[in-house]
Amino acid sequence: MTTQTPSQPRLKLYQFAASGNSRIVRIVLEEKGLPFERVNIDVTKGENRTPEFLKLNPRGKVPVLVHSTPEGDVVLSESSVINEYLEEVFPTPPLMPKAPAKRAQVRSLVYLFDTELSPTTGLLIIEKLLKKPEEQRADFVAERQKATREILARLSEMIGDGPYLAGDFSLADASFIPVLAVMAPCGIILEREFPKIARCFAAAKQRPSFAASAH
Ligand SMILES: N[C@@H](CCC(=O)N[C@@H](CS)C(=O)NCC(=O)O)C(=O)O
Repeated sequence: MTTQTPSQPRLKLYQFAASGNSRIVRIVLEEKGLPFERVNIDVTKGENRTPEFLKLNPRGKVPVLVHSTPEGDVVLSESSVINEYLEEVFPTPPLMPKAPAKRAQVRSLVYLFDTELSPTTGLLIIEKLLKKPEEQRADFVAERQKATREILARLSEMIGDGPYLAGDFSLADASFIPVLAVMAPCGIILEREFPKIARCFAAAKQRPSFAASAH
């Protein structure tokens, strides 16, 4: 979705199509039916290191969301921070539960993604999906697969009987979906190894936001 009218929210997403962290935000924008303008930042060409982009995010990472409001532009980075902001400003449909304990569960899942799965598995994804087979280091892949499996085992223990990671579809699912979507080519078969996670991911794949957020 790219068209905006004056009555609609003015949201600009600086993103890269192949970036999983950008997709985390695209999923929430799609779930909430929010029109947004995409600004493509090709990180493979260093477009995230230009002075203009570094002004938006000095860490040089996508995604960045700019929300133009009457009070001025709100500029945000970090997918989980952006998603919490979208949830607060555009609360319908809700992607956070109401009960404090369930909200804390969603945040604990997102924290596990941000602090453990994303940094560990990001390097596995780069090695397996972006490098030619002959350039991939077998030892590194095996070590990252092992570390990823340990985190997915903990994720399995943190989730209940579904249908999604924290019961209803939530910001937690948005954070995990892009990585779960590439586990098979990374050599981790969710259905066989982590059936509870596979079940939640299968449900998430049925939602229109899955296909709509792919690029
Ligand atoms: N924790 C950040 C991670 C952002 C991130 O690592 N983005 C990657 C793309 S998926 C990036 O911009 N990489 C470019 C670089 O580090 O030079 C988030 O969730 O938004």
